Amino acid sequence: SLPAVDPAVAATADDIAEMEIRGAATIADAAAEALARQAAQSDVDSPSAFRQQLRAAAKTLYETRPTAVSLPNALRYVLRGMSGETVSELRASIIARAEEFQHDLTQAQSKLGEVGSNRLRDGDVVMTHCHSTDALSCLEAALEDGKELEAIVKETRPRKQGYITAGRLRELGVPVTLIVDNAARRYLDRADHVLVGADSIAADGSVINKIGTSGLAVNARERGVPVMVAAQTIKLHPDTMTGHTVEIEMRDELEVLTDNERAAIGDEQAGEGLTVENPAFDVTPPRYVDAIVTERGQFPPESVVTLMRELFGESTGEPWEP
Ligand code: RUB
Repeated sequence: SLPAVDPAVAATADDIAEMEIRGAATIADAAAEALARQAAQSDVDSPSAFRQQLRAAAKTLYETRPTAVSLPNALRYVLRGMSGETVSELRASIIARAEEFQHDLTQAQSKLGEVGSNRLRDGDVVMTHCHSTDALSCLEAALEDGKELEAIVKETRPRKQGYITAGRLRELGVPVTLIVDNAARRYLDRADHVLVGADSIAADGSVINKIGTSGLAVNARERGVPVMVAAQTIKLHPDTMTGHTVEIEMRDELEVLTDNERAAIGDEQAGEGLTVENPAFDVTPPRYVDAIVTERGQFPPESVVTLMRELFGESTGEPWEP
């Protein structure tokens, strides 16, 4: 059995599960931070107990949400940097590796932003879905280059992360038109780009992102609006190279239908004949994606597997396995 994890790690895990901490890059950053915290706080005296405790912490963080591969990629990256003979050496190696990870994450996001901004022209109107820090990085870089942009922001039911995007874009001085998800196709007439983030990218170039992304991409193709996916390479899902599929998280039905709303439609209790399903993500096939923008440049979705092989090689298995 694995030793108990630090309360701060358990708190981070709860925050991820409850979406107080959300979005693939932010989750990865918090997970690395939590492992550093575990290392710093650990009071075990044997190197093997220390290693076990770090693995237990990684497992606790891993079991929160299944879809964003940035989480296991972050855990694996930090744990693989664990080295040394003594507890204090092991501790120092984890803390340094987590810091390096967090630093690289920030760097990758700003580099990716510069690449993505090259696709945007002065005066462009960009339609967004959900809230993605990678996608926003592209808009920020374009604004820094002096381009003027407008945004059409989809609300993004059920959790309305579009509000976060709208708020951030207003801070940046971008005029925002907020629409309900159902209005997206109508407003594609006015959009020059669809810009979204990703939770995972599969080896065939499929993009796994917030539920509704695939419908948006199909509509955008039909309207001739290019779809750009902003995803740093930590979003590449190495297990998909060996045939695994990406698990789509199913969330609580209360996010969709409150108890009062359920009662109002005459169904007193869950499980009484009315089923609510709440998938958090969907899969957009590569043919509906024009470009995947990473810190290594932009890629057509079909060629992303080359990058995946180069960066992840043989890394499969659970993140805490050596
Ligand atoms: C968030 C979501 C975002 C990606 C990318 O879903 O789908 O588009 O995670 O975000 P949720 P980022 O709100 O359910 O976590 O670019 O910040 O990594």
